[in-house]
Amino acid sequence: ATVEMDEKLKERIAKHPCYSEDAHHHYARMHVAVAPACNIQCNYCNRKYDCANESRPGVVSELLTPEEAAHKALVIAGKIPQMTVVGIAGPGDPLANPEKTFRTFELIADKAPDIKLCLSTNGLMLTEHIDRIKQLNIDHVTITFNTIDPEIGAQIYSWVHYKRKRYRGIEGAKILLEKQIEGLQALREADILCKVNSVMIPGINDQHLIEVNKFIRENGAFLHNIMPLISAPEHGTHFGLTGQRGPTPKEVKEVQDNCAGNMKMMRHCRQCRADAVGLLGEDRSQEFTKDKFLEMTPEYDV
Ligand code: CLF
Ligand code: SF4
Repeated sequence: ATVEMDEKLKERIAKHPCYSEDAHHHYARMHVAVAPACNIQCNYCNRKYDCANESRPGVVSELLTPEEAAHKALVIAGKIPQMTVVGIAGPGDPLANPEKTFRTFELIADKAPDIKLCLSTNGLMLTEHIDRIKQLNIDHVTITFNTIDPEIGAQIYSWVHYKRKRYRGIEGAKILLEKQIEGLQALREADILCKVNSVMIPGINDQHLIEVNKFIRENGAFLHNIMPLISAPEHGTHFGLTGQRGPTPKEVKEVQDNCAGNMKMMRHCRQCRADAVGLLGEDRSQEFTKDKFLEMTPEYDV
């Protein structure tokens, strides 16, 4: 039975370039940027740019409506045969924009049911939307866990907006953490593959990420992606302005290695833009800007 399970699992990740290191040489993903709002404030985030939890700070993606996004996805799926996954990862938090996010997925699933749907979130609203996620067969969900300690959380998040109230400091960090843990468990119960992203911030959560790794592994996460903080004063982030540096590649590798005995670590992440197109190492987003893709006819065969 175990072998059969493994085979099934292999099949589920075989064409996802982020979940399978092998797949990333052969299969492409695209992001559609339909989700501008966010419900928390990470200190490393400047809202002028893409969400830094699953994309690239300092980049401004072109915002689309769900209809435009679906059109774009179908155009690109027709033009790039290796395209297997459509993800929503910003420019804000997809689940702070649930109508836009789910409408986009619905439109794509309706016309191209073989495209895998992928979602990345800070986790605050995950349990609220778990039924919709199951219904749409979204098999890949990323949660960003930067810490499992609210005191560290208070240094990373300046506020959390939950049920019409804004919570600051440790109070906000506690709510976010509780919701993230519930979300992780809900994914496990629903048998949805969960990747965890952690932004590594030297001096704040770098050594602590080993505990984060242990915790998420025990709670059923499939893959852990430890990414370096990209911090530059010109991004105007709080961390950038206070001189917080990002880790060196060597420091990232060390923490990844310290976690690696325990579970699968993602080491091929490219910190994509919220409108990325192509193989992980290439960026074809400029071939498919709005002025261009709106002129193209979807060639996708249903
Ligand atoms: Fe996109 Fe993320 Fe899905 Fe991949 S990206 S939503 S899981 S389809 Fe991939 Fe890009 Fe790294 Fe993300 S390389 S930033 S891990
Ligand atoms: Fe910025 Fe993403 Fe954090 Fe929201 S979750 S504040 S968009 S980095």
